[in-house]
Order: sequence, then C-alpha cells, then structure tokens
Amino acid sequence: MLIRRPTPLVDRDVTDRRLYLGRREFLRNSAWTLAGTATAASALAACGPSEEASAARESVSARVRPLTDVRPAPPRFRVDDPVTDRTDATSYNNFYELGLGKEDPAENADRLKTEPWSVVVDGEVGRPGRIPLEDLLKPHPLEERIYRLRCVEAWSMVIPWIGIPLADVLARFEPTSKAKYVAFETLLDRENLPGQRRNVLDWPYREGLRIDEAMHPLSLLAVGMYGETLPPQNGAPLRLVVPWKYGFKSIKSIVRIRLQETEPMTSWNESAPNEYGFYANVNPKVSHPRWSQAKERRIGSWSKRPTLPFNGYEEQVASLYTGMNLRKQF
Ligand SMILES: Nc1nc2c(c(=O)[nH]1)N[C@H]1C(S)=C(S)[C@@H](COP(=O)(O)O)O[C@H]1N2
Ligand SMILES: [Mo]
Repeated sequence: MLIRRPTPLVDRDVTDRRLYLGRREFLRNSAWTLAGTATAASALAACGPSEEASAARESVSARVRPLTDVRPAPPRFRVDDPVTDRTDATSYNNFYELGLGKEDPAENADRLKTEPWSVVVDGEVGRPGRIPLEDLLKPHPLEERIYRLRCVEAWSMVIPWIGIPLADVLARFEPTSKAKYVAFETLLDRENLPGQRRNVLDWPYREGLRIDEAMHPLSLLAVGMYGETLPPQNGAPLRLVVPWKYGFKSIKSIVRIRLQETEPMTSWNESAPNEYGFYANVNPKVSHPRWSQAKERRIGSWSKRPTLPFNGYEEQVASLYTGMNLRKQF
C-alpha cells in the first residue's frame, strides 16, 4: 500500500500543519528554531519571531561573502520585474531539511555544514569522480541571472542569482552517448539537519532533468544571490536553478550529480506522483489536484498575477517539449 506522505504546503496550511503535528512534535519542532538556551515553553509563548530567532538570522550573514568578477546578465537572462527584497528571499524559504515552516530554514541555517564541500559526478561520464567544490567552480566565470522563481504552492519571487551554466560543468565530465538524464542529490546529514529525522520525504532530497533540459542555457548551477554567496537557507554552497519549472526542481545543497540512461526517481514525484510530475514545467492550465495554478502571489506585493506558461520562458524552452502531451507528462 502506498503510504501518503505530506505534500508541499500552501500558506494557509502552515498553521494547520502545526495543529496537526502532535504536541510533542510541535515542541521539538520549535526547539530546533531556537538557540539551546531557550525553553520550548517560551517558544510556544512567543508567536512572532523570537529574539533568539532574530539572532540566529543575523548570524547567517556571517556565512556569506561578496562575490566579485561577476558578468552581468545579458537581456535574455534577465527579467524586467522588480527584484524581490533580499530579506524576503532569505527568510521565506522551502528547505524541508531545515524545517517545514517558511521561516524555519533561516532560523536553522547554522545546522547546514558547508565546509568542506565536494560533489560526486558519476554514472555515464568519461571522467567520474569526487571533486572539491573549489575545483568544480575554478574554470568557470561567474554570471548573474535574474530569474523568476515560481513555487508549486502558487507564490513567486524574482531572484538575482550568481552561478555557472550547468551545461559547461557537465561537459567537463564528458557525458557518454548513454547519458539521457541527470540526477541530483542533496546532502544527507541526519545528525545535523533536523528535517531529515522525520520521514516527510525519503531522504536525501533527489531531483532530475532530461539531458537536453540540463544542457539548456537557462539551467544554472547557482553559488550565490544578491551579489554574495548563497546563504544556507537558499541551498549553500551549490544549488540548481531551472526557472521554467516549479521551484521544487531547483534542488539545494547538491553533493551528487549522476548522469544516467533512465529517468531518475525524484523525491516529490515518489511521494505524490499524481501531484508532482517529473517534468513539473510551470503551466497555468494544469491545476494541482488541490489548487489552481492559474495565478500566483508575488512575494512582497499583495495582488495576484497570472502565471505564465513555462514561467515566462516559453519562447526559450517550448521546443524542448514538441510532441509531448504536457497534461499527461506534467
Ligand atoms: N534539498 C531541497 N531542495 C529544495 C527544497 C527542499 O525542501 N530541499 N525545496 C524546493 C522548493 S519547493 C522551492 S520553491 C525552492 C525554494 O528556493 P528558495 O528557498 O531559495 O526560494 O527550493 C527547492 N529546493
Ligand atoms: Mo516550491
């Protein structure tokens, strides 16, 4: 029998989720978000962001450093919409390894250990191996990309990423003719990542792309945002950004990239295949079984705006899907 796992939350579900979790679970949850000195009781008493949480958030900025020598984004990689406020982009996150609430990842940021960091690149490549992050990045100039990010939960942001085209990185490992798909994995660290002690998903978080999607010039391996290295809550030190797909495809804190012949199993598709497809292209015409995808809330503004096909990147990516039925292969 298929065991139903919880699915990504919409805003209004967050409170419900807290009620639905057992009281002990809730206490444990709250305890993660606070410095060791705070008691769970005080966490329950304080409904707004606690002082401890604010302190934790400030300490996060000590984890980022400025990135220099970044090529500005050419027009086709830069949307004109106003960029989302940095504070919103770094304090309203989905990163279930660091907690289910939107503010949990920023508050738990210090739980993510990012040094040293290396990435295994293996499978259908001529030059497999484990490579330290510095060596992975060294040959590539950094580029800025200002992309829309559309979460499957119907909110969106505009983020100035810094990174390198995924295609350039993959090419160095010499994919074989059997490399039809790329599979990605997030760090597995049950001891430190509080979310991985609960089975909301089958850890580690896994995502995947078809090879032509991975090689598309829009697909970015991001190492920074807003002129600085990525904060932990946004997927330090290395994450994927695929702007024409729902946000859950943009996997954070990557430790493994595997090229393979068959379509990889991905975490959300595995947990609820009728709700989260492998392709997950942003599509206002295909509703999520529990809500419409026709509109979205841009974080930082009140009004809802229409969601664009392929999140506004239709002209650049639609040809990847000619001949496919995007209602069936969602
Ligand atoms: N490892 C991992 N990657 C993840 C997630 C996650 O829970 N774990 N959440 C995804 C979802 S649902 C979204 S919308 C984006 C959010 O990215 P942001 O917090 O940088 O805006 O990250 C994606 N990548
Ligand atoms: Mo998302």
